[in-house]
Amino acid sequence: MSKDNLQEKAKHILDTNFNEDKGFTIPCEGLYPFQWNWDSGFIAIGFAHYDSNKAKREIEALLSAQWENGFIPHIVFHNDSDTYFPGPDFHLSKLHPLASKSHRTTGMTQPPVLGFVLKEIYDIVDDKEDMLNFIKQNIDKVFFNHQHFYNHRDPNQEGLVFIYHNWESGTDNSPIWDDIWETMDPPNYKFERRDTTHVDAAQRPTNREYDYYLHLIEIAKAHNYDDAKIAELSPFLVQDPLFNAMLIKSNEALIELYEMIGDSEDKISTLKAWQEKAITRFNEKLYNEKLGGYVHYDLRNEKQIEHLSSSSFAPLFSNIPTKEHAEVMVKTLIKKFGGEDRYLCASFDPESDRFNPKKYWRGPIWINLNWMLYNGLNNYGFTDIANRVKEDSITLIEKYGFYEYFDSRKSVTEHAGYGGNNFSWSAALLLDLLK
Ligand code: 9YW
Repeated sequence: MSKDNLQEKAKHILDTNFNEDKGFTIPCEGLYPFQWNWDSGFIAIGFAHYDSNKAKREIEALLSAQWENGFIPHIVFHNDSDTYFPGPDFHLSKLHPLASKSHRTTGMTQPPVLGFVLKEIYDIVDDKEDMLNFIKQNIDKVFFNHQHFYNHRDPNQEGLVFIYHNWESGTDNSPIWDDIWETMDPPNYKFERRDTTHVDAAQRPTNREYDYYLHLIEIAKAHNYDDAKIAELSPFLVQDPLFNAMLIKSNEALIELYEMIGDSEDKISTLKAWQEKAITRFNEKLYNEKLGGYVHYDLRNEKQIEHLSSSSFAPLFSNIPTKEHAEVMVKTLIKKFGGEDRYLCASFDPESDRFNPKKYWRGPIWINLNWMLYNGLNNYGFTDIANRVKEDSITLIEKYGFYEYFDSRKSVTEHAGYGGNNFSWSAALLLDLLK
């Protein structure tokens, strides 16, 4: 397919998935019928390339469901739908006294991309003045969100925030969590999966995994989604390198934007203080010398979770590693994830016995992580390998279509695009890669 055709197809997907009435974009027809937090950020970047009004509406729709304490939820249920489980009646966000009064949402969040998304869309659009006005109207909401994270998700006051649910990580069924599941013994919940009516069950999490996911929500609900109680009680309490890298990248973008806006010295100095503490602690606590990359930290059990995944390289995007560590990370990436027989970048260490090339976050390639990796490698001047990540992403989409995830093995002869098709962030970020 020519570059023009790919771009036209990508725009068509985004426009089709955009809900004109409510002003947000579904990630994927049938499979994901609501607004997802970090999807919206990536989608706005795609829209910025050809329809800045939709980019703005997307962000406004997400922020319209911000809680009164600054929290921005992972799903906003703008509409009813019986194609997805668990829906609003399971999550019951209203249990939290400061939850949005206008929208039903979940009581968990997702990687905080909004800050850097505002900067990305500003850089993309032609009408800078118009976009800066939009940013002026919304930037304090994002700042408030970061403030909430540092005040309520950082019990040690060390600059690293926790997630209490695997869905907050964005990398839902990563093998990273397997050791945590072993510390839990949830009941067998009675529920009707909907995802496996849209997608082959072999490409999705198991029913038993859903028991763990639901159980974590039940614990949070029993305490009205109170962060302090969750920090005290949740068996899942993790400092995730991807999540924290997104927050740090967003802090950096907010500093740049407030400097452009002017008259914001207090906020800038607060952001700079967060940054300094966060980056220092990130490097002390999440880097693993033996593996040559960043790993997750299990805050409940006080230990690193020693596995490499695509999240291990996300800190490059946020300028967190030293130049020396970045060089080691690139060697790790090429050696473990980047053999000649593979497209970059598998979501989990292909050399691990937990790797599964077809199952969701247990191995397949995801375009949003590739987009971050491409930009991160470029930040440090590794342009050859960055271009390989970009070319691999384009090749996979050209070959198989705008799927949710892809097989990293070049040897696969059957169709190797998996999960949902016409997937919004694959379309949006392809537009950005082709710019
Ligand atoms: C689910 C919407 C979401 C993404 C997540 C991805 C998947 C939803 O889809 O989770 O029900 O499992 O893991 O990152 O935001 O695209």
